[in-house]
Order: sequence, then C-alpha cells, then structure tokens
Amino acid sequence: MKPYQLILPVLLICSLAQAQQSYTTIKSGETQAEILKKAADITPTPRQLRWQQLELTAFFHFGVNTYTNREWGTGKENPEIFNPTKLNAEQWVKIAKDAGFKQVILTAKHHDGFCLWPTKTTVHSVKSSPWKNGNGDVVKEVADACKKYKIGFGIYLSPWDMNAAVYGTEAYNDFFIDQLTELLSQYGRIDEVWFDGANGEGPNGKKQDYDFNRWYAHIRKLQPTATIAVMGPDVRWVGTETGYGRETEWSVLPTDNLDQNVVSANSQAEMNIKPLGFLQGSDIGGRDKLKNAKGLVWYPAETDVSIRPGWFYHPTEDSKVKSPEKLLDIYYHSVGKNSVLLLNIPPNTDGLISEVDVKNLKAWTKLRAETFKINLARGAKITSPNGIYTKALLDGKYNTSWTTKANDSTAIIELDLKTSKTFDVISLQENISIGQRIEKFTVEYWNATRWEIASQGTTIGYKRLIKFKPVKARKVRLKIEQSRLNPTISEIGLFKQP
Ligand code: FUL
Repeated sequence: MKPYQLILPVLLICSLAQAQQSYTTIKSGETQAEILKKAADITPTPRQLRWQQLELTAFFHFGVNTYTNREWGTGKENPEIFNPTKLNAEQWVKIAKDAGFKQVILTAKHHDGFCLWPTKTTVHSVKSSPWKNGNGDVVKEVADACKKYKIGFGIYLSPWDMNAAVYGTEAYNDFFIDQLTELLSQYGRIDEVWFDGANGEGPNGKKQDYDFNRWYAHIRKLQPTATIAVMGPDVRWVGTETGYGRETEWSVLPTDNLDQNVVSANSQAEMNIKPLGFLQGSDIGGRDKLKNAKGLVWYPAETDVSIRPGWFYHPTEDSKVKSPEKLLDIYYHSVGKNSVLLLNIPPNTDGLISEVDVKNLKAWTKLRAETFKINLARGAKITSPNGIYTKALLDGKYNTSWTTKANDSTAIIELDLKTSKTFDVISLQENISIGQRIEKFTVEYWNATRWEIASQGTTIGYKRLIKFKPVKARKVRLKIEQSRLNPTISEIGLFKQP
C-alpha cells in the first residue's frame, strides 16, 4: 500500500473515533445546541452494544435463602441446609434458551455471603454443604450448561456480605478481589458482572467502603468483554423492580449524579430511602436534564424483575407466578422501552425450575413468536420525502439505517402496505451505533378519508414496541417530530398480536 492510500482510511478512522464516543465532558459556556449535538453523537461501547442486542437475559436467584424461605439471609445460616438433590443446571439454561434468553446471570453469592462455588476465601460455601458431599460447584454447572446451549453467562456477586469476618475493614476489598479472581478465571468467558446496590452491616455491625474502582479495573483485566452492571459503569438499573420501564428512556445521561456511592444509595431507594432518588425520575436524560451537565455518558437501562413476587423461591408463591399475558406486557414495557429485560426465574429447593414457571414461560414465548412471526410491513412501498437509504428500513439488518438529508431533524416515513391489513403493534429501532436522537414521534394510519393517530411517543432508542387497539389500514406513517440531530431508523415492523 502506498502512503497516500493510507490517508483516506486513517482520516475516516479519525473522524469516526472523534464522532463515536461513549463519554464526553461539557465545557462551561457551551450552548444548549452544542450540548444537544454532543449528546446525539454519544454511542455505546462495543460491550454495551452487544449487551443491548441481547434484549432478554435471565436471572437465577439461588442459595441458602432458597432453603430458609427468606429474601435476605443473615450470614449465620448453617451450610448444611443447602442440598439441591436434583439440581440440573442444564434444565435451567435450556428453559431460558428456549424462551429466547441470550444470557443468564447466577447469584454466585447473595448478601448472606454463602458461595455457590468452592471458594478458597471462606468456608461459608457449597464445600461445607452435604450437596455432592461438598464436592459440588453450582457456578461450574451453570457455566458449562451455558457453553453447551451457547448462551452468555454472567455472575451476581453481592458486595454486601453478612458473613465475612473482614467485612467493614480494608481487608474486605482484598477478599472481594480474591472472589472475583476465582470467578473470572476458573469458568471461561464471563459476559456480565452484576453488583447490587445494597450495603448493610457485616457480622460485626460495620458497613463497608467498597473499592469499586479497583474491582472494575480487575474485571476489565480478567474479562475485558464483560459488562459491569447496576453498581457499575456499563449498565444502569432502570429504577424499579416492577418490570415496567419509563416512557422516556434516554441511554445518554448527564454524569453529575453517577458517582457510585450516590448510585448505590439510590438503587435501594425504592425500599428504604424517601424521597425517591434520581434513578427513579420519570425522565433522567431529557433536554432540561442536560442543560447544566458537566459530562455526558452512554449508560443504558436494565429492567430487572422476578417472575414471582420474591427473588428467591418460596413454595407459597407457586400460585403467584406471573402469567404469560403479564410477562408479555412486561416485555413491551422493558425490551420495548429501550431497555434489556433481566427476568428472574428462581430454582426451587430440589434445584430445578418449577413446572408452573416453565409452563408460563413457554406460553409467553409462544405469544411472542406468534405476534412477531410476520412483519406486516414487509414488501411495503416506502416514501420519505427528505429521507435517504429507505431500503434499510425493511432489510432485517440492524446495522443498516434510514436517515434524513441535510441533517433535517424532522421527517415522515410513509408505508403503503399495498392491501389493507390489521395490526396492533409497531416496532421501531434507532441505529444506536450512530447515537440516540429521536425525542418525539407519532404513528398514524389512513382511515380512507384522513390520517388518524394510532400512537404517540417520545424516545425510541434501541427498540420501541407500542401496542395499540387494532387498526385496519393500507397506509401507515411515522412522523418524527423532534430529534436531537438527523434521526436514524434501522427497522420498522407492524404486527398483530393473536
Ligand atoms: C436487590 C437485592 O437486595 C435483592 O435481594 C435482589 O438480589 C435484587 C436483584 O437486588 O437489590
């Protein structure tokens, strides 16, 4: 290659590198327009983009609480109570895979400090239990099942540890590093590390100052592709444990409130701190929130919720497993609201996912499959007066996208379905590898005499799903009424729920 042949690619890479940043600072005196432009150009890191595209991840809360019938333990449990005689991690993972989950996260250690792997750091583990005569390793069984079924594997390691004698002293940060080292080096690839915000007292009544920065650096070193969630820099808690994300969900946030200690306090706000913290705000990344920002960062939302009222298995909740219809509604309000759904499916005392959970998961999967099987927009004739790359809208490829000419921030995309069709769900996706930009949109259909509104919304982001009352129409249009910069749309879908 001649030197001049290098110039164009190098320039391209430089300009991309400049435009594509997951973080930026704001200098004092920058105008509102300059800040908005910067926000529109913030993009996810490769690890965040991979994570967002998973859409569905599963949580397995399992441990001594499963046997004491509690949600939070004490750290004083006798390890002998842990005995999942029929434990079959392949059953858990296959159920998750069949339901469309792309990754699972296991509670390797919850707040009680009991470790589901034979750690060298404490005797409070499976090693001291009768299960497999103390030779079992739940982390390994789940990790191996994930490899077999080719889905991602993540670990939940509770910073709060009610059992560790060193908790509340600087030595605990070393102890925690040792636990991370074991988990991140003995089980192959780890795709997500999930830190909870709960920070209570240890066995000697002391609280701990968590050395998050040191832990993050360690994770980056041992598992550079893993996302660090919730009490971490890559993924944010959506702010509720109901499964219902917010109407306006920005993945770009002002950095001012994102100090980990503040996040930690806020992540438990629902349970014990009033008034609700910023993570529970109805819009935490809108224009007025960016006005005085010191920095901007890509920090997307994860919606965690349990299929049962509790996170751990309780026999009395066998009759309270969320119905397929409820799970579908949650899907629309989590995955369909620019977030990843982290659905908890707690194994029971036998070490199996209970039949009723399996049944409801299957029926939910069937509902989704039937709804999203046929994109009724396929084959439509598309017109978009100020749009370019219109073909990308229906090519089924996320990384190709429509946008507007000359940086227009409003646009209309009209679909002629060629025959009249009945639909009640629209799916819209922005190309977030370019940024999240759309602030306001309306979906309309032609009722043979005039345009009628089917639905309206604010943000779209990676995915927006909207369910409305069924309409029969031949023409549909998306009006993008406000955007931070030229909007992009990767895919449009119209569906009919059975
Ligand atoms: C919370 C914990 O305190 C719960 O027990 C559960 O693990 C949930 C996912 O996060 O903060």
